[in-house]
Amino acid sequence: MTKSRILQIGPLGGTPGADAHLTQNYDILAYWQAEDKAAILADAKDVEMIVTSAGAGCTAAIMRALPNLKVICNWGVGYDSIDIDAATALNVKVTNTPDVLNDCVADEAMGLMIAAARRIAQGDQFVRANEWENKKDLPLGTRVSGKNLGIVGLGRIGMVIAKRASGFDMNIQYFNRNKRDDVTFEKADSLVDLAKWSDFLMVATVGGSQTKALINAEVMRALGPKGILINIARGPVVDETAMTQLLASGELGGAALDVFEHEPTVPDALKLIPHVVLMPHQASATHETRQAMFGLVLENIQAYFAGKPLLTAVN
Ligand code: 8YV
Repeated sequence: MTKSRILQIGPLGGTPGADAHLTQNYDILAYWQAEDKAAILADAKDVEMIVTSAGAGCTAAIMRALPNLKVICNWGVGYDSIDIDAATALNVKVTNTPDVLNDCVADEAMGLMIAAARRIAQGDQFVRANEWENKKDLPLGTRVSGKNLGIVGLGRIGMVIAKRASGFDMNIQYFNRNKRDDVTFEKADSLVDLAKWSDFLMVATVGGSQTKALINAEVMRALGPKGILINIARGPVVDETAMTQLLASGELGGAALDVFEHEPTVPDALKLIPHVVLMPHQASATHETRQAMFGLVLENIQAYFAGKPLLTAVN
């Protein structure tokens, strides 16, 4: 049986074995490995499917180069790196990997919050550097239990974070474009109001142009010198330059970040601030979740080639 052809934009290295599996079962045109991009696109004129990742994305130019393109299967829940308007205009369906990563992303979000508040990363460095043995003191941390948690973007992941935080007796408010009717948490009137009320501000919104620099200097000033910002969404949602300055000046209390504006580059100024926790975009990075994400990509691929409805189309 001839293998179905797929243009793959970037490697799915975040799931061990994923690329090998695709190559075994499909005729993969590896865009990222091709030296001559124009030639690989010319060769892909008959291709109906693109597979990509949230990191690699897909431009409108690539979509337009494939006249038979019908579907883009994205490894990742966030599809801000895919030109979704262009896809929709070209009648191309885009699928993502929702829900399967909610638990692990929420777990890491809680871990980051606690790590920043209780200086866990800092304490680890402190012990390794023999500062404990040398009778130095790690500065006191901040209590988490019972505090106010503001969630920016109470969506699928935000809801799981809220569930976890309820177990820590935290009070929860949120800010969304629209009020949710299925929750009893209060919706703040504005982001600044939410930040003022919050001890911890958790960013769990979608990325993309509509949320760019949503967390600006005014919001971070409202969170204040005792407040801690956690970002597990997308780097550009936070004004990184403003955040770095406010952290350095003490106008913002702390931050725990899984995502950055120009990944994998992290500003040196941020690396120098000891009470900031930095993670290299790992919120979904567990064996279980990464396999489940790839499983959902495969189910969408198989459904398309079997003429069945896509499982998780976003447009
Ligand atoms: C991945 C993510 O780590 O699902 C997403 O949108 O950001 C993460 O699960 C990311 O896709 C890695 O490129």
